[in-house]
Amino acid sequence: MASNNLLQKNFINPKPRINASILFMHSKTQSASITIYTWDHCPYCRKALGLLDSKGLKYTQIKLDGDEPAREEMSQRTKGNRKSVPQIFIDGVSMGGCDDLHALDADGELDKLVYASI
Ligand SMILES: N[C@@H](CCC(=O)N[C@@H](CS)C(=O)NCC(=O)O)C(=O)O
Repeated sequence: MASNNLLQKNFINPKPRINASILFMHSKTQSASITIYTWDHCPYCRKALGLLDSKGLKYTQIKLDGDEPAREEMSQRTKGNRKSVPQIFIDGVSMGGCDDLHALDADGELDKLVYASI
């Protein structure tokens, strides 16, 4: 009898502490690295950074201001040797500029590229 009471007291909890909805929660985690080349006073750069920030994405920002050799290096990594900023790379692959990034996001493709579902 005493052991039954012990069981009831300690192991049978009528109010589960874990809410069942937590089990169905969908979490997203960033699985890709993002690099963005920028100039300081560039509205397209701000807009692209704003999109990344609004999605809570982490990125490496390379500020090119006045650094022409670094800009040339960026250009050689792009498709078509683009020199405009921003230029965005996901896992090292050239994604284009600000407009391209927003188009990717609008299509849902950005999420597919940067998030892994867990
Ligand atoms: N459509 C481009 C526009 C980018 C753009 O025009 N950036 C300006 C700076 S705000 C630039 O790089 N201008 C110099 C150049 O095109 O060589 C994008 O969405 O990224």
